[in-house]
Amino acid sequence: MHHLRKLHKKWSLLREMITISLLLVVFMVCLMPKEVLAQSGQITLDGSFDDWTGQASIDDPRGDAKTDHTDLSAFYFATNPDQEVAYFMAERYQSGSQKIVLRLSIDTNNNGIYDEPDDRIAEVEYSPNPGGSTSVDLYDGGGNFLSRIANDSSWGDAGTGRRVEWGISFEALGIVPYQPVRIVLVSMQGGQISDGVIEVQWSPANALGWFLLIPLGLAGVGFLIYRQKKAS
Ligand SMILES: [Ca+2]
Ligand SMILES: [Ca+2]
Repeated sequence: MHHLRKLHKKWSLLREMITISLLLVVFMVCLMPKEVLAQSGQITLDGSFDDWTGQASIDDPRGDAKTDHTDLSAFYFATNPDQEVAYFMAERYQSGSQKIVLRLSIDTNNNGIYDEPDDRIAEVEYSPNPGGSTSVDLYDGGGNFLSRIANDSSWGDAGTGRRVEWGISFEALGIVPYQPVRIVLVSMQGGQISDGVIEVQWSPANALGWFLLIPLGLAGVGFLIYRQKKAS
């Protein structure tokens, strides 16, 4: 009898350890994807562009602009898993220190009309020299000023450069996650459109974030507790 009790105690201890280990695994699974996602390219607005590798983009042909320094080569757009911010990146063919003015039109209600009060226009001024200085102003579709998103931020290639990145919160855009919008990026030359990238339809979302795994993790914990209660 004494021997049996001892064995039973040993078994309970072992079971407890297994349960705790499983709980730890569940906990780690909850935390891990955030790290994994962070490594696989969270967009950071810092004037370096490695984080845009593999993001959605539209290429634009060479030689279709009014001037060489406003000739766009690509337009990128992205979101980060746990942020309600739309990120954009524009690239031109020619590297240089000349300032470039870009205009991003966002048809937030996705009806093909860009000049309604609900729509948005972001005007981006990128001066490579000095420091990749970037300013972004946000207007509504009718051209009424709403807010300054960036003021002399270092969001572009510095010195001479081809690329600039910027971000606008969903709140400032007046949209919710997964809302389909149309976007058009153009470069400007003396107040006129110089080059334009074809229209993109996009549903910016804060993606399937790691936080979605927490309910799953909690369900797992609940199941383990249920199992243990049933067993004891
Ligand atoms: Ca072009
Ligand atoms: Ca519209």
